[in-house]
This record gives sequence, C-alpha cells and structure tokens, in this order.
Amino acid sequence: MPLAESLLQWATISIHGCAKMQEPSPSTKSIQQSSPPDMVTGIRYRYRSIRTPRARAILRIQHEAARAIRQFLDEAGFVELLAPIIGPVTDPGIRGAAAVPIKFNGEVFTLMTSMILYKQMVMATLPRIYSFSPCVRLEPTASRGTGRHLAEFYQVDLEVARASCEQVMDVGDALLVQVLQAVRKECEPQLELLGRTLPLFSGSFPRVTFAEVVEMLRDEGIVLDSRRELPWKAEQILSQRFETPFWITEYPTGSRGFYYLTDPERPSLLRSFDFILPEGYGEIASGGEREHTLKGVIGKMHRTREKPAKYKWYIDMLREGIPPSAGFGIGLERLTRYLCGVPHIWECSPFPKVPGVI
Ligand code: ASN
Repeated sequence: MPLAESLLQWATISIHGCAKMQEPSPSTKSIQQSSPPDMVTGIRYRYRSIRTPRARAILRIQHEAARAIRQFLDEAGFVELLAPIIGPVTDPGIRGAAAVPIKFNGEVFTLMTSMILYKQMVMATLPRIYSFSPCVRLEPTASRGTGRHLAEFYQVDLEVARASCEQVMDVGDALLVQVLQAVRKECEPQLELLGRTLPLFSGSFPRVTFAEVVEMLRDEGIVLDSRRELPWKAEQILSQRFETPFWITEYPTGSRGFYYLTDPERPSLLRSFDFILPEGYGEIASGGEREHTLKGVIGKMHRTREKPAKYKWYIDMLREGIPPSAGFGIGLERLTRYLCGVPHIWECSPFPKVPGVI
C-alpha cells in the first residue's frame, strides 16, 4: 500500500534526508486555507486534531486576544484577580443550564457557573478588577448544534465599583476594538490560513433597547414575550442583521438573575445588557449594574424562587453593606470563534466539552 494511503487523518510523519534549497516560485502559496474538521471525530481524537495548522492558528489567535485583553485592562487600572473554581453558591441566572455540585468538607459546594457574586465581594477592597474565570455549565444537549455552547469555558469577567452600565459598555467597546486591532496586526498568517477577514471598527457600537429589539423582530414576523430573555434563535437573527457588534440594553425585570439592579425610575426594566456580535455569532457578554442592597436582593430572590438561606454568606455580606458596581463577562471561546470565523465553538477550546458530544 502506498504510504500516503496508509496514513490516518492528522498523522505525524517525519522525513529524513538532505534538503536542497530552492527559491519558492511566485505561483506557490506557502499556506493553504483549511476547512473545519468534523466535530465528533475532532473531539474524540483531540490529540490528533490539535496538531493541525488550523488548530494551532486558532490557539495562537486566542493567545493574542487574551494578551491584548490583559494589556488593555492593566493599562486602564484594573487588577487581575484569581477566580474561584468552587464555592458554597454560584450564579443561578444561567438560562436553563445546570450547576455541578461537589462535596467539600462534608458540605455541598458547586463548581462556578459564573463568579458574579464573588466579584461583588471584592468591590469593597479593589474597585476595578478582572479575571479569566473558569465556568462549568451543564447545558441541555439540544445546545450541541448551536455552535456557541461549551459545558466548560472561560469568561473575561470584569467589575467596576460605583460604575454605570454606560461606563462599562464604554470599556467593552474600547476593549473589543483593541483586541481586533491586535489580532489583525499580530496574527496575519493565522487569519489567512483560516480564510478570515476581520473587520476594522473604531469608536463605540450601537446600543438598542430590548423593547426596540422586540419591535425589530416583530417586523420579521417573530413575536416575543417581552418579559423574558431573548431566545437564542431570535438573537441569532438579530446578529445576522447587524453589521457591527451591538448592545441590547434595558432587559425586562424578572427576565434575569437576582443580582441585576431594577431601574430606579422605571421599575419594569433592569439595568442589564448583552453584547452581541454580528454575522450570526450572537452574544459574547452579558452584564449590568448590580442589585447590592439586602432589601432589593431578597425581593428579587423571592420572585425568582431562590432561597435566601442558601446564599448565607452573600446575604450576611449585603447586610453589612457593599459598594454598588457594574460589570460583565465576555465568553473567551465565543470571542475566539468570532475572531477566527469558525463555524462551531468546539475548535476554540484546547480541550472541548460540548453538550451532547461524548
Ligand atoms: N458574568 C456575568 C456578569 O458579570 C454574569 C453571567 O455570566 N451570567 O454579569
């Protein structure tokens, strides 16, 4: 059997001999654009799929994005904090996914679904923080095909004491612009290999209210319950419609976790937002101003059927008082997927766990 036919996909070969130097002819291109591997095989044989130039390019771009994020936030006076991995409680506002309980010191602890409650804790000591925080969410297996869901992922989580939604959205605008510039500049060969042309943006991105979004979708024949989160299908349609990233602001009260502040002037609205990427890539970040008073949190917990007794340390902390704050968390693998222009997010994690893929 000829050698080439006996090779497995992603095999490594070593060639021994003496190389003769030759000028490359202008018609030979040194790299060829790669096409996405099959997800199930790529995950099952990750130790092979990770060796490809394509995987290497994606991981290199991810590194550059992480480096640019750190540089931006450090220069803006943020302090990087080591994120918690387990805790007695975690974020309950995770849209139908389940948290993973673990036993610790005879108690039931949980893996972090997001570090939001812990970011609030730190506000009294460091007023501008960020973390590359690991999150584990057991998403329903139906999310396997969305291209956007991993069961284990990282968020770039940031929080600013006494800030407003508008101020942290300004941070998000400038951060994304800087990441795009850095990746375009430093990762040209990788982008070429992936066949990705990254747009160049400057300034700030549009901010539309949830009510305006409901109207836009109604024009497309999609009728939404204006008191609930956006279903991801609707979000995808919006994402395909916009040519730049954009923010959705003013989510309805009752649609999200108890830690978002109700607008003091308009009690039917939350001071909460999402950041949505164009081209159908969908949401990369959610955040907002925080409910930080004991009364406000207890009221919302009752409405969302959370038991205050479960959140003992958090309730004790609120009783003693914390500063108001605002912040958000960017999904790092989702950002990588957009930067690389790849169809499914599994390729953006070195060790991917996709709901429904064994
Ligand atoms: N990290 C988000 C925030 O800061 C919360 C989340 O991911 N659910 O609001």
